[in-house]
Amino acid sequence: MGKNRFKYSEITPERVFLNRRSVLTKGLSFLAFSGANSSSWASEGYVKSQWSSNAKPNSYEDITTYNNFYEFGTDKSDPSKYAHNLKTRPWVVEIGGLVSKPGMYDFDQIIKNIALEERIYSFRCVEGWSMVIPWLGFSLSEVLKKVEPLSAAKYVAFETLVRPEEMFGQRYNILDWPYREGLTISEAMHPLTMLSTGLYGKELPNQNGAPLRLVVPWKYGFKSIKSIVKISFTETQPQTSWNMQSPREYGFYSNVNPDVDHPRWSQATERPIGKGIFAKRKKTLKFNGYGEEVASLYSGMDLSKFY
Ligand SMILES: Nc1nc2c(c(=O)[nH]1)N[C@H]1C(S)=C(S)[C@@H](COP(=O)(O)O)O[C@H]1N2
Ligand SMILES: [Mo]
Repeated sequence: MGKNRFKYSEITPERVFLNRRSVLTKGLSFLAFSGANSSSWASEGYVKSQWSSNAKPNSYEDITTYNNFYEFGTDKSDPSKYAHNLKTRPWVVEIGGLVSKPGMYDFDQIIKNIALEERIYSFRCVEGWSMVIPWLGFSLSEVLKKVEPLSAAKYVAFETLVRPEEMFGQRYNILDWPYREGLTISEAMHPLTMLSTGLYGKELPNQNGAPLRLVVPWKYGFKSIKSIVKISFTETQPQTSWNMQSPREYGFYSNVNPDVDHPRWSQATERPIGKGIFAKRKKTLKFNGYGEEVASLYSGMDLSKFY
């Protein structure tokens, strides 16, 4: 898949960047004052990213009704039924730990002066299903660079908000809330690692992690934490929700790997969502097909030990 992905849009980034600024200024004041979703959000101002694949995306329907977001229940259909209860404005992200510019950053501040890109990524859940999703967003590194991590920072930790009044799943001890995830600093700085604010040219639906979620395409889906309110730079490996819940089944790295089975099932194949129950399973690719870009991050590591 490597080669196909490198297709720049004909539109120059500068031009789109300028367009987007005016779109965003309008868009953001709208968001700030009405709190509602704008269907025209970002619709004119993004480029096709060099990191995008040409795979055919799943339908908007599939992507927004078949979800994992345990804060809203454990059925795949629960998040689309209940996530509308989450208030996503105002949205403040606390950035702290080993960083020169810690602070409470408003969503608007975070995305200010960052050009929005569309990236079609394949997405592989640890449970064995997969989808193709046209995300809108940008490299996480754009934001991390702005806040200037200190050289002692070896990891980046993320947390989802805790608000049991709006997220009824948090009244149950399915996981130890908040949902937590983490990356090494080199994974976090890799240009494929994305902060997403939208999909299919629209603002991110709540069930997909509005207003800001991580997308790490070479790792199992649970690493892509939703509705982020805290980012911290740490020296030691942070705790992560699924690893805390079942360390034998879910490791810190969780790179997609057909050669390393989950203790209770094989990871060699996947079931593409949206093709019916008789759809042929596909072979799962190592690093979900992104090996050319990311394998070097793990050179010399035993990936069955660091799973
Ligand atoms: N906060 C939070 N983030 C989360 C989850 C969750 O339950 N809570 N589920 C994860 C899992 S298991 C997957 S597969 C993906 C699903 O993302 P999607 O619903 O946008 O496809 O979100 C991940 N991020
Ligand atoms: Mo998942």
